[in-house]
Amino acid sequence: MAETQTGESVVGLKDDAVAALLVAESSEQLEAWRVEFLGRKGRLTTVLRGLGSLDIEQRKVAGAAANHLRVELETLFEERQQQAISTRAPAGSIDVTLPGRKSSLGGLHPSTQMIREITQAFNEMGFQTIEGPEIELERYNFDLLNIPAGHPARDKWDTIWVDSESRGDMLLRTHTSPMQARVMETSDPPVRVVVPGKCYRYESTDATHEWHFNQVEGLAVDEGITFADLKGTLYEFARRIFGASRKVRFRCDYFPFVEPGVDMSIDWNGNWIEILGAGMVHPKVLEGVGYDSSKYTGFAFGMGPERVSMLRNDINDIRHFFANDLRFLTQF
Ligand code: FA5
Repeated sequence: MAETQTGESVVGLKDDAVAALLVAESSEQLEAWRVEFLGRKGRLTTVLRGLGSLDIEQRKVAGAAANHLRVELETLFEERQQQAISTRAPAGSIDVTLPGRKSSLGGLHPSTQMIREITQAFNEMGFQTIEGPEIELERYNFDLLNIPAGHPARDKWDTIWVDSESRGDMLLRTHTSPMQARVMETSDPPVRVVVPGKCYRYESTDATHEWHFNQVEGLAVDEGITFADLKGTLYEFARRIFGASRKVRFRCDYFPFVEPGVDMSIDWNGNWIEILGAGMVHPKVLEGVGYDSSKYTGFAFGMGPERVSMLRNDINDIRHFFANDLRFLTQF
């Protein structure tokens, strides 16, 4: 094989150049390769310069081989350069000198956290957690709760109706109370359940009202259940969530599906904030689902977990819960 005065063969040079090019990745390494093999003082140029000392026949052969190698190496170099650019991240997009950062993990929504805490408190008192449909029938949301069409109490729950072509009696539930009837329809006493879930009302919002919010319903039905059981259970709930020293107030309230009815408020810096409505299940509701109201009695309650969370965490506006602002959400 043609060998120049420098003693370097064109074939040996090619092998070295190709092997070195394959491991060159960064732009600095590629440039160093170019200088070493194709540069003005590079190895190939040196070979070409050395051709002058050969005799004419040798010069012809070695010159052709060296020129051929130059073209070959230039092509390989360009290809390798393109390859490196396409696999490399855009300039400036990654600073490899930066220290690693922890990837941020998602978390449970504050409402979900509160719902879990509330349902757990009741689970420990023997209540089972179940869930129900958010799109509800008028029959369960109103009729079976002793709120027939035309009853003024319907005005209390401004309803978002579902525009259905097949039937006009579907709505977004205004409270979780429809699950009272659904549970009793499908199971015999004793019943002890809590039902968390979303509710919707067609009403304007303010610091303590959202148009969609959560409730946790509670229902206990058995022989011999009294109002004392209702109060004892709710006091115990308040003790677990707010601590023993927090002031609690019961007042008379009206809900067509309980008799008597109450609401429960919690002290918040000298103000009373209502967190739930409750009462003894109305005999008409028990009869409506086929229970014998002379044998069974029960109590029910419905509370707003966002309100409970506001009281617990000193949150001054319920609208923060659904504004999707991470500055708020990540504080929990
Ligand atoms: C009811 O919804 C009844 N179903 C509660 C009930 C159940 C009474 C069982 C008797 C027996 P009320 O509309 O007051 O009642 O709502 C109950 C709780 O839900 C309120 O105390 C409050 O904590 C929460 N709540 C009601 N409306 C809103 C609202 N717009 N935004 C946020 N929370 C609300």
